[in-house]
Amino acid sequence: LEESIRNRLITILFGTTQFISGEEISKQLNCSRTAVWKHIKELKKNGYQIESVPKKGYRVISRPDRISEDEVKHQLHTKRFGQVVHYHESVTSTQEIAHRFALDGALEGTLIIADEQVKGRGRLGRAWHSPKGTGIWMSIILRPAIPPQQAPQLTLLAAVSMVKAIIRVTNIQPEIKWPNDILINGKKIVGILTELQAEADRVNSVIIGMGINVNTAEVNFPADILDRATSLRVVHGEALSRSALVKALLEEMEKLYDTYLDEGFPFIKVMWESYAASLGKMITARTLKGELYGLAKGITAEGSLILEDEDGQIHNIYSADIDIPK
Ligand code: BT5
Repeated sequence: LEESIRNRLITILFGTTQFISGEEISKQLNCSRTAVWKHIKELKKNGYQIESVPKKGYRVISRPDRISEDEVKHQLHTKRFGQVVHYHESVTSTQEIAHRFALDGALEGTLIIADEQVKGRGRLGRAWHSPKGTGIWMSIILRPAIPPQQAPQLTLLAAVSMVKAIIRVTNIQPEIKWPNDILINGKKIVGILTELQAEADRVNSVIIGMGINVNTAEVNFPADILDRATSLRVVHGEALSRSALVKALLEEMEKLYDTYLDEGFPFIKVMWESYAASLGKMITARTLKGELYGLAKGITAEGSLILEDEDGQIHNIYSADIDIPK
């Protein structure tokens, strides 16, 4: 309830460039002027610049580029995704927190989001660089009634949603590299990590972690990933609102997810293939069992990668790192 008053307050303040009196606000929100004043104080603490002049009232000067609960939920058009938000300034890893919430019975669509991760993780124990204030580090809890083998499809679903959200916000069309990278100009802009809580034949929850380099400056990437990583700001030329991107992502993802639950994977597969960087190219797939070189032909109805090697033999690849030659 407190949250929704604050969100309505944000809407009122942003609805005008003029001063608006405390009395007017308190009428619109149906609360006391002291309550208004307290909420304003809270917003200021959260980085909003709000001017207050006696007898005139309040006026917003700027809103921060924050991804806190208020910002994410303000004018978010979803039913479940992001309707519960746990925001933290700094965490070890949002995945770690999401696992705990999932075990405790968190609702589907619960979002864990942080301004900084100090132990962000990639696949296979790799690290994910998650510096403060520039990116989006988030995990979302899903509870699909699917067998565990199908969970990788959700990685592909998340990737398609991400591409759609990036197009919506920047007009730039990124490419997907199987299974979990989003690239622009061949450099990684988003990484996706899908983790499961499952029994042998049933999924309890799927936790989808996404790391998005939004406003990172090139100089701020560590030397070892600099040649492989980029940010939306670098390619777009100007800083973007992180919360706008999170909202776009949550909206796109909920839509696709609902269709997925109704109709299954086929239409996601089609969209995924239309955004895929590797298809029709010779690639190297590094799997735990060794390397394979061949033509990336597509993905199966289950979401695994189809590779035809130089002897014409077809391989289904369930998990690997892919190199696409430039
Ligand atoms: C991934 O792993 O790409 C999955 C990354 C998932 C991160 C999100 S952030 C929110 C949630 N909480 C977490 O703790 N994790 C998830 P993988 O395909 O294994 O790629 C990891 C590799 O990408 C590293 O070994 C680096 O080479 C590179 N890398 C690390 N940080 C990067 C960054 N910020 N941008 C681009 N590349 C990066």
